[in-house]
Amino acid sequence: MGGNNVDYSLYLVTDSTPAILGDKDICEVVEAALRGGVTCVQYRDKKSDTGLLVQTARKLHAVTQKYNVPLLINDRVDVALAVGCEGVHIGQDDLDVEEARRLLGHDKIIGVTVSNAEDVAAACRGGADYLGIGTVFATATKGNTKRIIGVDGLQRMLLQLAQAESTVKTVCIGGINASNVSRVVWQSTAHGKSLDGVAVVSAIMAAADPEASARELSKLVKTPPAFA
Ligand code: TZP
Ligand code: MG
Repeated sequence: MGGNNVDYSLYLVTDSTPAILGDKDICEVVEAALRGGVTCVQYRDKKSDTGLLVQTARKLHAVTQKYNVPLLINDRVDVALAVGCEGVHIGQDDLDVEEARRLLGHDKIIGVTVSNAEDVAAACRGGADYLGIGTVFATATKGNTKRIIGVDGLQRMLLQLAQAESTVKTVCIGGINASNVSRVVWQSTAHGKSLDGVAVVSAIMAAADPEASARELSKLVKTPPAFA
């Protein structure tokens, strides 16, 4: 499937709300993050109408293509198709992964949010390329996070995937920042299948210097901590 050769190690999820983006330009922030080492970008915008989503996604795609990094669209298969970007990220309340696959074909990337064993099994059966496992830690970025799974929950799902000998890729999301990323990656690697990456919103999108923040996170996700 489309997502197997993708580098998910530092996965940026955008946010267009004033609390996080402020009055900055989303394309400039994303480009700074790409210079800093972001390897995958998801355009997540719950507020804009379809016309603006397509317009912004096209601009973001022009930026991500310069860095040879995939652009995925949150929730909206139609927007991904209109823009011709690399795929989508869908949650449990969106289209089924099978339906998204029928619409997008096998060359596009489909990621699915999972927060328990049933979600994991269904997303894998449906042919997801990667799983976004979360919400790891409580976060102000996503107001309606029903399930905080903690590192324990993350480890349980990675163990489930290892036992099923799954080849699906994995990233974790929710409250990840420079002060906890090494611990999360290391603790996860020690149990079951290793994580392929970490996904962050505010640690980069709300940073005073998104390029420097991305560079720091990129270094941390690639370097085993001293105690490992
Ligand atoms: N899905 C689960 S938590 C989350 C999403 C989109 C938001 C994560 O934001 P942050 O700022 O990295 O905690
Ligand atoms: Mg969704």
